[in-house]
Amino acid sequence: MDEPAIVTVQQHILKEQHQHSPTASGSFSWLLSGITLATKMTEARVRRAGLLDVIGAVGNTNTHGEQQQKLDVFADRALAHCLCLRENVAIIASEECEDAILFDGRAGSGKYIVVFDPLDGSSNIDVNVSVGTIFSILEMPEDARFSEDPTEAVLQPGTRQLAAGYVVYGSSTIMVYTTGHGVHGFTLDPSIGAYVLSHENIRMPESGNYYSSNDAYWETFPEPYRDYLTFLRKGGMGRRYALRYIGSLVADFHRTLLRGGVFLYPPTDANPQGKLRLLYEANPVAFIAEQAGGVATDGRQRVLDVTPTDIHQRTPLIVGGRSELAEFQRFVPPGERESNASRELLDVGA
Ligand code: P6P
Repeated sequence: MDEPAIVTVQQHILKEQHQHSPTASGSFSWLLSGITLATKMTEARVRRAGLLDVIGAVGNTNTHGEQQQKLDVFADRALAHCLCLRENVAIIASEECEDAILFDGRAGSGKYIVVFDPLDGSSNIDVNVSVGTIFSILEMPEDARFSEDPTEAVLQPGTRQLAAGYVVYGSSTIMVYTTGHGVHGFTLDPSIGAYVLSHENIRMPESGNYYSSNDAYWETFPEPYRDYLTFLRKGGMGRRYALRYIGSLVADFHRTLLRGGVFLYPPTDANPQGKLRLLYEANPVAFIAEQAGGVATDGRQRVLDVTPTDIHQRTPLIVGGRSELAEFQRFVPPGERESNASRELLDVGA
């Protein structure tokens, strides 16, 4: 009996590179292998969290004053270690560190920048809820190669991403990534320690049955957002939507990617600019969503068009199927800063 061919993520990225950039040197695949290795190290810890006394806060707080869970620190160090060993990586920036890091001697030689949230949703670790790693890969700009301050090289709009992806440590461990040629998912096979192709060319459904938002903040959502959600709840799209909210962006987005619907983290009183981070949460998610046929906005414009001014800046995020987002933009029209791309993406009338 012919066994289906096993395609690992490394094989897949090499095939993609040869297909889309025949002169590729394979250095991107080498970079990606650093990320996959770090996530396997993290996955091993996540799976044994209750046994390895890694549960609970490490007693420190990160740059945002958030309790650092032991696994946050481990995941951050695993990525920094594995990426430092990839000589084509010049700069990394992590949710866990205030500043971007320029690896010694890489200013003129390193070609890539990797921005990441090493363990998103980590507050859920102690209660065994899915958590994840999110990453975004940018190219080192020519004019920043010799800059002493690596921050400016990192502050690029999401449209400049070369690749983006996430790993969700859930009932299984799945890596989803895009290099701008579709979205592909790989399930970690513990028996061989490899991410194996399991979801080729993922397409986000045009519409779904779920909306995903933390309704505890209902009173502080801007009114147009409340009107939109009420519209969904009352069957305005021709069917009633159910609420699904895990409180872990990677898990909530992964469901939205596969099942459709809409995820929203609107502006709130506590977070008027939104809670999610633009560079290492919203941008990678938005790149993947668009590559899968979905849409991602910050409530005023396409997320990928925003030019960041701070590594850790926050943004509202509304991401989902084309029909949910087209309806959203009727309740919350793009702002005066709207990009034409927003209109094109949604075929929103003039
Ligand atoms: P709230 C996790 O802390 C996180 O950064 C995202 O993973 C998640 O979507 C969001 O915050 C949840 O925030 O305010 O609903 O607990």
